[in-house]
Amino acid sequence: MAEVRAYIGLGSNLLNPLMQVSQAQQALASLAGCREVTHSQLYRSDPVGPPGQPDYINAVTRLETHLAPEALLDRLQAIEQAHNRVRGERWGPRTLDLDLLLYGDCVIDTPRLKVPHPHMGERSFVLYPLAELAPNLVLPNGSPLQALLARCPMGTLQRLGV
Ligand code: A4P
Ligand code: MG
Repeated sequence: MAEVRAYIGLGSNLLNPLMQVSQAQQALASLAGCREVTHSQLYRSDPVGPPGQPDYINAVTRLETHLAPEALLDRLQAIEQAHNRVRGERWGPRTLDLDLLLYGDCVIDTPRLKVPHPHMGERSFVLYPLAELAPNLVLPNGSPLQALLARCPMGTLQRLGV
């Protein structure tokens, strides 16, 4: 299979989120069938979803992969499981969440996999780290990343410089 450029969103707000996200970055860097794995910096973000949960650490990773999208999702979910992810309420707190944000220019809409990730276009904690890796990116629907950023202020999102 030809190589495809994919972007992964990383998020954690439980059990030492900085460590969870850095370990997930290492796990992504050693995924079989993937190369040129590049990480954004880490960001601290206010939680979107049920109130009363801790702040999140977020980041984005870019990679070139021979894996089909479902196979890549399998690997991402295996990394989540290795981080003792317990699936609770929707948008509730989690040790590690790995979202397949983009897979080349593909649009995928199956019960198991939706790409581009449905909420990415309006989430500062996705758009700003993504822009570090791909400032000139254009989404499959034709939206330039820069146009999405212009509508999505950084707000309280904090780049941690690591
Ligand atoms: N799934 C479908 N498409 C995808 C995709 N592109 N990537 C399916 C990954 N998974 C995808 O996911 C539920 C199911 O989505 C999976 O089994 C997979 O087959 P999940 O991780 O169990 O559930 P979830 O993450 O709670 O749900 P959802 O709707 O994916 O939530 P989001 O959009 O990931 O949001 N606030 C801050 N500040 N930072 C965050 O990172 N994250 C969330 C989760 C909420 N609030 C947040 C953050
Ligand atoms: Mg998710």
